[in-house]
Amino acid sequence: MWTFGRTALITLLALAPAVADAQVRQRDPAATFDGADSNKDGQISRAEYLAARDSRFAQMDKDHNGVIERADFPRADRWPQLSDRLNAMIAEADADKDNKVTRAELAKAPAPIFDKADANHDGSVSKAELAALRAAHGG
Ligand SMILES: [Ca+2]
Ligand SMILES: [Ca+2]
Ligand SMILES: [Ca+2]
Repeated sequence: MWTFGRTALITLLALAPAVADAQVRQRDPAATFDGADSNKDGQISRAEYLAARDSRFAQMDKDHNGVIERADFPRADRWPQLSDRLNAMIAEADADKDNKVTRAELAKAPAPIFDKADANHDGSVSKAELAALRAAHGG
């Protein structure tokens, strides 16, 4: 049923503070962190996290028109709950409320998963913090 892709959904979840908590039980909230440590220092800085999120924009923009919108998830209409979540997720990042999320809007969107993972608020997520995040959500 997840025909529009696990990665796309996870990335949307990372955009959505309001729905993230309900979703993480089903999907790995830490997936965006995978491979994000570009300087290989064992910590994922906020900049690294945002860069990793940005790199997923193209995966979510299925029709490659430069914006993430409902049209990129045509099958979501079959699943009312999913459809509602998708609307909420887009709304979270959609700063100018045109129902489209541009790359610039995504860049400025909140990063609740990062904030949650960075337990000691030093601006970086360590491997231990990431492990704790995953453990807290049964992953
Ligand atoms: Ca790093
Ligand atoms: Ca699109
Ligand atoms: Ca917008």
